[in-house]
Amino acid sequence: MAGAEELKVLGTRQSMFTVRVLWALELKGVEYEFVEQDLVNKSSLLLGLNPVHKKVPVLVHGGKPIAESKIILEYIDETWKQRPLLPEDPLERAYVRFWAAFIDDKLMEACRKAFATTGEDQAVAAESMAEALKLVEQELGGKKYLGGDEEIGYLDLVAGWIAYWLQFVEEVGGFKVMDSAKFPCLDAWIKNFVQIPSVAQSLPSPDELRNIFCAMRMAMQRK
Ligand SMILES: N[C@@H](CCC(=O)N[C@@H](CS)C(=O)NCC(=O)O)C(=O)O
Repeated sequence: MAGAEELKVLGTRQSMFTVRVLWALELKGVEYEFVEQDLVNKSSLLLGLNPVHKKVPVLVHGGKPIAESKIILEYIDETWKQRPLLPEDPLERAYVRFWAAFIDDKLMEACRKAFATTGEDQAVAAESMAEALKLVEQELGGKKYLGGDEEIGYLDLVAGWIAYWLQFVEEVGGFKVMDSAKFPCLDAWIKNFVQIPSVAQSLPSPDELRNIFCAMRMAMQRK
């Protein structure tokens, strides 16, 4: 009975990748132990459980580690069937995975570049981020959530960083792409998403995020 075995999440509460896993477990009503990690001095536990990427989150179920947040979300959805996160239809599942990869790869990469640069380089990265965000806006269209009108799903959890972390990345990075006038559907989605109790309860404080992003930006500028 896989579902009844001991369940741990190694992560940090400031990590957008960790929090999407906590959201999934929360929505499913699955109990777990949170094992906070120090990413500056990585524990031998983390390095042993995720020797390939050495990153959080790692889900440990019955002693077996699973790494990479989107893979963890799928594992959770397949293991605990209540409150499905992915659609049932294979074609719908494929579309949802396509957009999740787009958000984590194309959009997040442009955001990372905008955060790590200044001047002309930052303007170019911000423009490519705006183009990617426009496509997510179109995908969302008039729906309340990326997962549909009724409730949030896998894609909302993957896109969750746009709803909360992005504002602090922009503030500390000195750029602004998310604009309610340009992206009204996303703006409405953000407001709806962060109000959901299982989402709101795992959001880190603004000051924690400001401190982390300031430290990251200073470290980038020293390079
Ligand atoms: N693709 C990974 C990304 C995870 C990731 O970047 N985690 C960060 C924290 S937000 C981390 O562990 N960073 C430590 C490092 O890069 O050394 C996922 O989806 O889980």
